[in-house]
Order: sequence, then structure tokens, then C-alpha cells
Amino acid sequence: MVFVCYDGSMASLSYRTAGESHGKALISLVEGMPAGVPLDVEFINNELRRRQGGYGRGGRQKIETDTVEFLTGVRIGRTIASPITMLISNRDYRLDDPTATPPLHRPRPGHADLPGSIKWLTTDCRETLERASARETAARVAAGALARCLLAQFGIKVFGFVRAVGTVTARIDSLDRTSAPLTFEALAQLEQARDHSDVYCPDEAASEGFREFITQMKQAKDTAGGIVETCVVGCPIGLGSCMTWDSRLDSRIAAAVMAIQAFKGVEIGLGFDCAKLPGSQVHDEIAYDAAQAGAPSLGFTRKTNNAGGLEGGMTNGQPVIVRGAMKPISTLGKPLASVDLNTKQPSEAGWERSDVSAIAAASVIMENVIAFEIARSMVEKFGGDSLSEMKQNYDLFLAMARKLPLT
Ligand code: EPS
Repeated sequence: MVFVCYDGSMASLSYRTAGESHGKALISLVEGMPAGVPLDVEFINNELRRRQGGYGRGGRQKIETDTVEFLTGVRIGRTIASPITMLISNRDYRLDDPTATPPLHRPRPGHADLPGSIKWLTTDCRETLERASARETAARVAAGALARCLLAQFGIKVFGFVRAVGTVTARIDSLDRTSAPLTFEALAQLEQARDHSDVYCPDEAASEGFREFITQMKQAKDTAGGIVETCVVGCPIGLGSCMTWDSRLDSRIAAAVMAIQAFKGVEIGLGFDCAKLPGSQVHDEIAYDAAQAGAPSLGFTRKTNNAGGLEGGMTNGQPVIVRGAMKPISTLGKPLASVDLNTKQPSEAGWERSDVSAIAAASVIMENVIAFEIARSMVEKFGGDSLSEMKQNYDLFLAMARKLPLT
């Protein structure tokens, strides 16, 4: 079942963002959301609050209190199928004050400064960095958290956390023992433990190590990166498609993750480690348990989940597991070598107030951009102008799939 729009394209959910780091506001525009989805504004604002937090953040987050204001697309707490606009105000608005946002001529290695300045034919890096800044991710989180209001209607749960910081890696039994299925209960416990950690990690010992690593980097006027992980539980089998390259859900997830500022790598399930093992140790053998036939996985079970819930670009009923690698922040307290764009003379890179690590924030961003892609694939598969229609399509599909072979 694929729903097609009047112009022949697939009925789809999409979003755009606008706004500069020190401009008036950030905007998130979401199109294609069915009518009648109840919005949990408290949940959306809580995701924005989580994105602002985490050990290692700099001074900016003491200034901002991100919340969404719905400008369009909502009536009395529910979507009405029209485009939805969310506004997040910037308290630190100073873009139009030249003394408060002086030009920056010394590009920071790793930032968008150099390629952006050359691309837009200027020697003032500020014009690029204002949009390249990860401040924009607040608008992406708003879009993803909104999409999760739709996912919640289908019992789909998304969970993100920090897996590693620098050289320290967390061990998380319920996720690492791929032989045990990841249940909603296990996920709730992980969420509780994560929310007690200021580095957003359910492993207490690793959290301690993460904090130590970030503190060391701060003392050395350096910065820290890390690895973040997202799990999605409750997806029906068959989201995404193997029929065209751009409808493969794994490719869409990878693109969404790589589009997060400072991300340099993404892997699904076993990821890069797949390449080292024989097929017999990689592929997840298939079994059937009639007692679980009522679940979205339809009773098909696996003892392992090396595929990370995706086979042939489609969900296979197992949890979707994605990891993303974030490089260390490129604004360093002890600046790296650079070149002054006006004089072409060697010069230290510019320094601006920044974070030592934004890895905790990155886990919130990744969880929400992935949620958006899952919601998009749900809208494509089950379509409908309203939530009620979409739910009927979903129920009908599962009922038909349970009856296979159809006569
Ligand atoms: C960023 C630089 C810092 C970060 C910012 C990303 O901002 P400022 O220059 O205002 O201190 O705090 O991230 C955010 C503002 C945010 O909300 O995540 C950069 O250069 O990318």
C-alpha cells in the first residue's frame, strides 16, 4: 500500500528548518502530518530541554530556554492536516548588531568556516557559521518530537543515549546481549537510568568515565566527541522499501544522521563489524512464536539482531538500532593553526564561546531525526488524510499479514 499525491509523488511527511544561531528565532515547518494527531507539547518542550542539557555544554545554554510556539497547523491541541510551523525564539539575538557579531576572518579547522566563506565569496566566516551552527538542531528536534506524537499512536517508542565519549565506552546488558529481545519494559528501565545521568548514559560507571574525559578535555582547553545510539521499538514489518534506492529506510536514516552537524559516521546494527565476520555469524536466524503473533512483529522472532531491525531497506519487526559518531567540537580553547582569509598569513583559528562537548545533546538530536524518518515511512505505508484513516489502514495491513497466505 503506497499512497500517492496529486503530483504523482508518494504521500509523505517532510520538514524544513530556518534560522540563524544568533538571529531572532528558529523555525520548523512540518508538512504532510495527518489531521487529528493529538500533540503533546510538554513532551516536545521536554525534548528541547534535554537537547540543551548535558555535561560539557558552554555558556549559551544558560541564556536560552527553548520552547515551541505553534504558529500554524494546529487547532485545540490537534493537527488539522495543514502545514505546521513551530517557532523557537533566540534570547541571544544579536545578528543585526555588528559590534556584538564582529566578522571572523580566521577559519576554524573542522567548522564550515573555510568552505562556506569561499563558496559564498566572502572573507567573513560569520555569514556561514551562523547557519552552520548546531543551534539549528533545536528546530530538528522540534520536528522529530512532533513526529513522535504520531508514532505514539502506533505504540512506537524511540530511545537514544550516549554510547561512548572519547576512549570510554558504555556496556549495556539489555542492548549488548543481542540474544535477549529488547522489550518495552527494558527500554523504560534504560530511559530511567539515562535520565539520572548528566551525560545521558544508562551505564553509571561509564557516565563517570565520560564526565572525567570531558573534564580533562576542558582543562586542556580541548574538546570531546563520542558515539550516540538510538533504538526504535514497535515498528511493524515492512516500513521502507527495496524497490527504489531512495525509499530504503536504512539509507534515509543514514542520511538524516549524517546531516547532523559534526557527525562523521553512521552504522546500523552490527555496522562495520559485519565485514569482519562470516555470514553464519552475522545473519539473524528466523523463528516463529504464535504467542507473539499479535505484536507488530507478527510472531517472527530472532535470537540476535545484528541487522539492527532493517533488512533490504525495510523494517523486519526487530528493534531498529543505529549508532552515529560525532567528532569533537571544532572551536578549541587552544586554537589550531589556520590562515587569515584577508591577509593569507598564518594565524591561529578564531575562538568564540562554545561547548567542550555536545555529545549528550547529539543523542537527543539523533533520536529525534530518526523518529522523523520512521514517522515518514509510516505515513508512506499507511497514508490517509486523518489519523483515524491511517489507523484503519495499519490495522487492516496487520490483519492481512497475519492471515498469510491469502486465498
Ligand atoms: C555552536 C556554538 C555555540 C553552541 C552552539 C553551537 O553557540 P554560541 O556561539 O552562541 O555560544 O552553544 O549550540 C547552540 C547554541 C545550541 O543551542 O545547541 C557552533 O558553532 O556550532
